Amino acid sequence: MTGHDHIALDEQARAILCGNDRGGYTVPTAGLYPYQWNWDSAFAAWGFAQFDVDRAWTEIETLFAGQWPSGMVPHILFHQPDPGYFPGPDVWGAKRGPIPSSGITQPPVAATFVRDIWEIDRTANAARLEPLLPKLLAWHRWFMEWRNCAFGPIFITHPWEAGRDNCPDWDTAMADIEPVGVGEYTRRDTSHVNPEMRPTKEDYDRYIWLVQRGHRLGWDDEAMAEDAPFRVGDPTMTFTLLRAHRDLLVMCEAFGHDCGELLGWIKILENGAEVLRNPETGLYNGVNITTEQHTGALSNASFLCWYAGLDDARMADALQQSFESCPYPVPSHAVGAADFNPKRYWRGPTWAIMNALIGRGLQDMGRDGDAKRLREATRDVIATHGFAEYFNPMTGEPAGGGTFTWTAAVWLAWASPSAGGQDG
Ligand code: 2M8
Repeated sequence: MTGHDHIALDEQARAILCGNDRGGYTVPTAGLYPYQWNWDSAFAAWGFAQFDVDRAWTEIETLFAGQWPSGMVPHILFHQPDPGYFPGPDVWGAKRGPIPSSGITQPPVAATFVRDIWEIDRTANAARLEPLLPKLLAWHRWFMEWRNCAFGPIFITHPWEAGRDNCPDWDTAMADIEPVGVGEYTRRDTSHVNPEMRPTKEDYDRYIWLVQRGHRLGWDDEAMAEDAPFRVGDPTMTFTLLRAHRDLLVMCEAFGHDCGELLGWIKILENGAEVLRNPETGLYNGVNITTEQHTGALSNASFLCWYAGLDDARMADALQQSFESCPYPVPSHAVGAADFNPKRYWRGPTWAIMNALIGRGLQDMGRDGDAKRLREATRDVIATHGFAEYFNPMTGEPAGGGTFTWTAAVWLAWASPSAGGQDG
């Protein structure tokens, strides 16, 4: 790639972030996702931090303005009504927070990006960071109280919570749900995007059925936990929270806070991560908490182990195989698997955000060659096919929404040759 090419792409990426800015928060893409999503916003902040640190802090502050008294930070904040998205605030019926929202959360990557933003200029940014620390801590505490069990890993209570909505990790638990009485509804996603790239109706019936259950129970954590119909131990949540605990620890130590609680949580999740290991293959999978069965699915989230600070030779071998399996890695589901689908959302496509997290982990753990390979593959797919929501791992074809915030952010902060702290 010539210098000129990547400078033009850097400009495009900045324009996407600014174009998706709705004043204090960024939408993932206009039309398809018209609200503030939790982990999308954290990525947006990482992207903004590359050229406008003040705006990066604001993104995070707006996200935490929606935090519930329980500590939970919702997966969507409905700042302004928009009929273009379903299910909207009325279907969720969640009234526990200061801003209309969904009733579930999303992967806690915020602390990690907050640490990045803070490290860009520690002195100037101390005043923005300090008020965020107790909020981050309260969210992490909520996870340890309501999404962790004696069993070990962090589990999700809705596929949307993991952010990997229709990945095969949830299939057996989803099949156990009988979505009786879900009623008629009109999906909006398939009017924006080719239905072949989106979850099926069978999936959607269950997504909505789970939302209706939460609505009925008033999104009360205790009530929701009783006879929970869907609980799957998830590599995304477990690994991102473990990493986030470590980053929060560094920030809390710098401000002289008592860190005993965080140290304890790190130990719990280091053990919890081991529970994700499939005894037959030695690889990290999801695990159905109800049946204690591993899902057998090797996803891109499995490769977040390094991001969580866990090195692993078997996973390194599996990563090599994944690299060899397609021209545009990392596929969200193993290419050789029977239920691999290169187009359908989280059942095969490659996601730049997951690559960025995997790549950062590899770099941090000294696996420089793999980190470089992945960064270059991600650079290549974005430079050739644009700032799409996700990509076909076999052809690189762009899929889902376009002018996508998190793909632009990942470009600026990590994939571009001019991304901060990289070697070109
Ligand atoms: C996708 O999820 C939303 C529901 O939360 C949807 O399909 O309607 C996922 O890819 C999720 O990870 C992401 O945060 C969201 C917005 O980009 O879209």
